[in-house]
Parts: sequence; structure tokens; C-alpha cells
Amino acid sequence: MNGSAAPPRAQLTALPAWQALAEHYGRVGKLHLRQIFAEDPQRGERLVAEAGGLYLDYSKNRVTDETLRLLLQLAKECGLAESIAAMFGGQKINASEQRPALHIALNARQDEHFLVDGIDVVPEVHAVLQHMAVFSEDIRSGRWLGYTGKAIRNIVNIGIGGSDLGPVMAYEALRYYSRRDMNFRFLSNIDGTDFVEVTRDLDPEETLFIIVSKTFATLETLTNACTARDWSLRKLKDKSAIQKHFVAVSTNAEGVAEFGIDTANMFGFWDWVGGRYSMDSAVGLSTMIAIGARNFRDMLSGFHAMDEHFRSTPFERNLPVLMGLLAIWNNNFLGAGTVAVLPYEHYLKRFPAYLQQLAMESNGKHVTLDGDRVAVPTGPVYWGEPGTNGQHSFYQLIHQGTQIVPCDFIGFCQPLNPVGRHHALLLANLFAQAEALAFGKTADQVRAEGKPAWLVPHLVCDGNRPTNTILAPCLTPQTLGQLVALYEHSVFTQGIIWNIDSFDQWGVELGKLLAQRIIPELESVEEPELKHDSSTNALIWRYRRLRKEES
Ligand code: G6Q
Repeated sequence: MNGSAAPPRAQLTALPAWQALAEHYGRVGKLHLRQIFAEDPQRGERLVAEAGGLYLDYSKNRVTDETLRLLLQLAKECGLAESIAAMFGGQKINASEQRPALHIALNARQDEHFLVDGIDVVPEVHAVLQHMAVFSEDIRSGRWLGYTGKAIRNIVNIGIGGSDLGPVMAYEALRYYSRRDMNFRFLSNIDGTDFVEVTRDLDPEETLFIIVSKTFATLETLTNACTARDWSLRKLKDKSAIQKHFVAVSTNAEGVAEFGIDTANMFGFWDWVGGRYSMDSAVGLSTMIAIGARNFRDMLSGFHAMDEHFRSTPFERNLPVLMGLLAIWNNNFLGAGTVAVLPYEHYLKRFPAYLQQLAMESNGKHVTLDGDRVAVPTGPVYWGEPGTNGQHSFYQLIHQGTQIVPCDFIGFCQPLNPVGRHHALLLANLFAQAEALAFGKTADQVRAEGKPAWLVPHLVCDGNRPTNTILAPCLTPQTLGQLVALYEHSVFTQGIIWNIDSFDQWGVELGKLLAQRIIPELESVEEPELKHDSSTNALIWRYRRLRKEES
């Protein structure tokens, strides 16, 4: 019995391709990339794939042609092709929530059709985009005035999780293309510090808040939105000023109206768009205001190009499929529990944090779609920092630590800000790191450099650390769309192999529920009767005591 229409699937480890991979790993698991490259001088030109200018070099993974053949066979046995068709066909592939996961429809051209329950959603998608374009232009041109007649100079996006990480990442990534005479800020944390720091130098008369919440029921977002409303009204006095300084992105028109926002200034999206897959929906309103409607559409065309590539390219040349299958190999056969994402592009500094949610909320699951406990580890930890900063921080562990950390290096051939030799130095470091990780340095090489014997073991780098290198011409809105869609579909591919629901997130509910119980226990004037475990009780008592002493 499962929540999807699909029949239960055989256990992953019982599939012939999985068993063949396990047996194959026994033979090739110890092979070193030095040997693999030496035996195949063309490997670096062979094990690459390209889509719309995005070039993936996966040759520095610990795989042979046979490994790749078996991984592709695994994709077949797991029904990846059928699952891709099911996603694009609007089937309820988010089985535990009984919904389609149709974020790809957000990128559709006007002449395309995506059906949800038999209804084409593309016209609605374009209607919202048009609404966003008009509004963004009104703000950018100064046609939209604040309550006291001043133009809007500050945009504050209030949202959390999927309603924050995409917008903030996209703003940072595309800052080069953004309006420099406006401020864009992102308020997410329920910690009052976030609110204070975001608003401290802003003038309410020139500030527009975009409240982004699919449900319009999220504690953090509503708390921040209410505080922002109070903050605005302290200066603007009149409640009707809210209409000029607050707009919403949500599926919940009732909640939006109740808050006091004119629903004419609400930008809709749909329950078939998951939060972490929503930066190309109205959730990206702040992005559109920052970079303009045309650039936003270019970003969507990048998403769309990668969506189409994923849908129609044979798997052996399909970037997201290859990356997803390699991630399975690294995680389940090489035993790597994490993936480092290392963009050599400062504008992508929030990209690892964005991917953290995309990958970990999607695939951090312990139960299969059939309700069974998974048989193998799922959902590696994603993390990272931009190069070259990481090199002076955690790369030591990646080079010489005791665990394997597969890395995705991301770089661009053309700098957006050409400054002296900086770009050549930056990219030289990227290429050098991938080279060093693959090939390392042997004791013989160290000795040949004349190093004293006692120092030799410290200088040896084993190498054989798997990496992907993604190289693109230049960071543009379109490239960003391609890059995000590449990871979305790679995450999807992994979820299909593991037979998990990559679109739900039930695990986050328990903590939220317990917080609701604890809030009154922290705030009540009376001494509450605590019925938690002894640790939680003691923490609450201590907090109450210290707060009381302070006041
Ligand atoms: C994303 C998650 C989650 C969600 C936030 C905010 O896939 O569902 O991160 O985006 O919890 O939810 P709201 O947009 O409903 O406020």
C-alpha cells in the first residue's frame, strides 16, 4: 500500500543493477584516479556532458565505463524515465501530500501545456508573471509611491525556508544585474535581532514589505510581518498606509486579506509548487524587482532549457541524471555522507545554503514511498562556501581527512567584474583544487622534492577524491536558472533511485508542535507545571529564572 498510484517497488538492494553495482564496487572500489586516467588518456574529454553552454566534467569521479553502464541500468530498473514522465505529466508524485510537483510548469513558454487535474495551468502562470512584471515596473520606475508620496527605495522580503532561501540566493547571485539605487533585504529569522538589523536604517515611508508565505500561517513569517506592520504604522500612523507598503505572495487569499493587505496586491502560486522549488514563481517577486522583468524571464528560460534537457536527453548525456547517479554511487557505494558545493564565483555565496534546503529537505528521508524503512543511506549533507575562501578553511579535511567529501566545483570563464589578474587566479585555483583532489601527491613525489623523511607522511595527499566541475561561460540570469534546475533534477533523480518522496517534509513538524507547547511555558506569569523530560524541564526552569532575575 502506498500513497501513489504506482505499484510497490522491489527493494532497492534487491534490484539486479544494485547487486551488480555492489559486486562491481568490490572490484573497482580501490582503483585510483591516477591509474584510471593513465589507462585512458582521453577520459577528461570523454566523461563530460554539456547542456546549453553548461559543461559538466565528471571524469574525476571514481567510476569506470562499467560503473556508468550499471548506474544507467539502475536508473532504468528504478523507472526514472517513467518518473520523469509522471512529473511532467502532472501526476501526484508527491504521494504523501497527494499533490503533483509541477514546478517545471513555472518555466513553461506560453504555447506549452501542463495539466493539473485536467486543467492547463500555464495561462495562470503567465497571468501571475504579467502581474509581477507590471508591479515590478511600477516600483522600479517610481510610479508606485508610498503612502506619503515618496518612491520605494527599500524592498524587504519577509519569508522563511523556501520563501526566503531562493529569493536571497537569487538576489545575491544576480546582484550584478540589480538596481543599485535600491536596497534589498531578507528577513526570515524569528530572532528579533534579524528584524532590528534589517530595518534599523530604513525609512518606513520608502519601504515595501513583500510577505512571502505559501500558507500565510508560518509562525516566523507572520510574527515578523506583524512586527513590520507595527514598525510602519508607528511612523505612517494611518492603517490604510498598509496597502502601499505591504504586498503578499501566497496561496491563502483569506489570510492575506485578514492581515490587511489588498488582495489585488497578492501574487498567487499553487499547492503544486513546493516551497524549495518556488524561486521561479511569484516567490521571486523581489528578484524581479531587483533585476527587472526581462532578466527574470531570461532566468526562467534557463530553468526551462534545463527542464527540457532533463526531459528529453538520453540519460548517458543528461546532466542532472549523471550528477544524480554519481551522487548515489558516492553516497551508497563509496560511503560519502556529505557533498561540498564550491562555487568559484563570489556572487554565488548563498548557493550552497540554497542547495542545502533543496537537497536535504527533499531527500533527508528514512521511509520509502511504500512505507518501508529505506535499506541504504539517503540524503547526503550538502554544504559549502565560495572559493577561494574555503581553501583557507576546511579544504584541509577534504584533501587529507579520513572521510571522502565529493565536491562540486562551479566556475565561469568570463568574470562579471574583470579586475587585473583576479579571474585567472580564481579559476587557476578551481582547476588546481580538482586536480589535487584527484591525483594527490605520493610519498615518492614528496621525497623527490628533498623533504626530510620524518616530514614525508605529513605531506602526502592520497588523492582519489571525487569531484565534478561545472563550467559555464558567464553568470547570467539564464545560467543561474540552468544551474538551479540542474540541481533540482539531480535531487529528483536521487529521490527516484531511493524511492522516497522528495517533495514532502514531515520531519519538520514535530519540533514546530513542541515549540507551540513550550511558548506559554516560557511566557506565563504563573509558574507552569512542566511535563517534559528532565532535561527540557530544567532548561525551561533555568530560562525562566534568568529572565526573572534580569527584569
Ligand atoms: C519548503 C518547505 C518550507 C517552507 C517554509 C515556509 O519546501 O515547505 O521551507 O517553504 O516553511 O512556508 P510558507 O511559505 O508557507 O510560509
